[in-house]
Amino acid sequence: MTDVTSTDGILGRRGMRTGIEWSTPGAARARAAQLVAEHRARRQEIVRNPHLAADWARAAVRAPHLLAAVQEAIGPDVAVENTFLVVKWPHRAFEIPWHQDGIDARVELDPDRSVSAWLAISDATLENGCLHAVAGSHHFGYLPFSSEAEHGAERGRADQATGFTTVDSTALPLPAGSALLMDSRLLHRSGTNTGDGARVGLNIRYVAPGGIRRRDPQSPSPDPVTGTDW
Ligand SMILES: O=C(O)CCC(=O)C(=O)O
Repeated sequence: MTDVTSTDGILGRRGMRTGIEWSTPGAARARAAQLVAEHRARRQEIVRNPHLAADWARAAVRAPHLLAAVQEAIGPDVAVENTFLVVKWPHRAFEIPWHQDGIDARVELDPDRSVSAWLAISDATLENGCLHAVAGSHHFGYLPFSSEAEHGAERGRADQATGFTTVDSTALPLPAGSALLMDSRLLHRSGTNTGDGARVGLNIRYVAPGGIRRRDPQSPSPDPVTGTDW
């Protein structure tokens, strides 16, 4: 690991790492097309824990370069705490508010023993709703949050972080097949897809042993990827 001090957390001063290849661009785009065809009729926006049900997602969470980057960040023994497939349909309002992946009403993760990944399955662009993140915001620590019901989002699917003032954010367009790793405390959001094609991404929360501080008991058990001590 480079550029990491103990106060910076597992991914360094910016709290994120980009440019990790999880698939070839062509295979990722073909997967996106298949997922769009599968979910188009119901305009489904969120599929929970596809890594437990679909071979492609089971393989994606184990993609070699991605897994190596995760292990570099949190150590050799890795399990998947949860995954979300997010489809943003063109011109359909769907904003995901500022949030931190390591804390919400369902779960709290130890930021030294967890990391979150976002995988571009289709190309993610400024127009179609790529992620925006606040570099270095993991230094804020975990922030208070309000639940989706409280802040009135119809389909927000994230508990909005509160207690911070306006921040400079960075847009993170990613080509299909590329992934981003984020410190569990990193503030990020995404906007509505104003483009003409669907934007498809997979969010993954990875944990090392002992990485889960609190968790809704109804959540499925963490899914071991490497190691035997689970
Ligand atoms: O896919 C998106 O636009 C955002 C997903 C996200 O931030 C999350 O699931 O935590």
